[in-house]
Amino acid sequence: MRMPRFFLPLLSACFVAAFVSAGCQKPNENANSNATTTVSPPAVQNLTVVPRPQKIVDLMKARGEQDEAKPALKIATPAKNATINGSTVAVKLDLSGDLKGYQPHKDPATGKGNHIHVILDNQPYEAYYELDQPFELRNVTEGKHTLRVFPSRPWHESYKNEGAFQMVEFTVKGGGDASKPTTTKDGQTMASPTKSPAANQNSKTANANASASPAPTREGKAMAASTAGSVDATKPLLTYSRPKGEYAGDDSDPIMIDFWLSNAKLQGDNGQYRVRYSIDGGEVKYLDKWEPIWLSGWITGKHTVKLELIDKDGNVVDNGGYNSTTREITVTR
Ligand SMILES: [Cu+2]
Repeated sequence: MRMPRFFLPLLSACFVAAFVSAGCQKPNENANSNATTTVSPPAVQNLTVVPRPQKIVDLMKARGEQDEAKPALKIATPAKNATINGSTVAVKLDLSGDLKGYQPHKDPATGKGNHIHVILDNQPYEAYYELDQPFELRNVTEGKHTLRVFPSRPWHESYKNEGAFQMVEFTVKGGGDASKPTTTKDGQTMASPTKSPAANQNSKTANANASASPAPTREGKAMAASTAGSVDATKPLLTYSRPKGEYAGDDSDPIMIDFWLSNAKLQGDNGQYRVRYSIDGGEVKYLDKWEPIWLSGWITGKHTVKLELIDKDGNVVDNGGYNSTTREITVTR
C-alpha cells in the first residue's frame, strides 16, 4: 500500500500536538471552565413533540386498569341555572361509571393523586381531590358563571370518555368584590382561608376550645374576578386544561398539552375540526387527534401557551370566547 511520504510525519505531529494540548488542559482547568460558563446557551427555543415520558408509562403500569376506567361525573351543586346567594359557591360532584379503581385522593406523602379539574368560567383549573367534602369557589363575583369539571390523573391528563365532562351555568347574587385583593392580577391566589398560617392557628385554637365556629377544612380557592362567556353547551367547545402554573425540575421537560373537547371531532378522528396551538406567540401548529402531546425543549422563564379550536376554514369556532385561550406558565430548573 502506497502512502505519501509526508503522511507519517504529519500523523505523528498531530498526535504529539493532541497529546500536548490534552496534557495542558489539567493546569488550565479553571480557565477552561470559566470559558465554558461565559458562553451562554442560545436563548432560542426549539420545541419538539416527544413520546409520553417513560416515568408516566411506568406509572400507568403500576396503576393497573385505572387508565381504562370510564369515570362519569355529575354536578350535584351548583344546580343547572341555580342562583347562589353570596360569594362562596360549593361544588359537589357525584362520581360513578366504570371506575376500575379510579378514585380521586391526594397522597399526603407525595402530594399527588387522581383529582378532578374544576374550571370557573375560563380561568385556569383548580384541582379537587377529596370528593366527600365540597370544593369551595370563594370570592366569586356577582353575575353569570360557568363551571366545568372532568376527572384527571396524577400527572393531570384528563379522562376523555363520554360522561366524564360536565358543565353548568349558574348565577351569583351578592357576590365577591371584584376589587378585593385576594388574587393577584395574573389570577394566582395569594391566600386561601384553609392554607394561611393564621387559619391553621385558628383551627388549632378552635379544636382546643371546641367552641368556635367549625374551622374551614374544605378544599377551595379564592377565585379571580370573572364572568361567564355566552357559551352554548351544545356547540363545539375546547376546554383548556394543561399546561398551567409553574414547572420545575424533572417536571419541566417535557411539558404536556391536554384539553377537553365537547361536540367536536378533530380531523384525525374523522371529524372536521382542528386544534391550533402556538407557544410564546410563535409558529402555529396543529393537533388533529384528541390526545395529549408532550413538548420538549423549553427554556427557563415565562411562556405563553395558546390553544384554539378552529373549523375547516381555519377560523376560531365561536363559543363565548372559550375556544381561544392563552395561558402563562413558568419554567424553572
Ligand atoms: Cu391536574
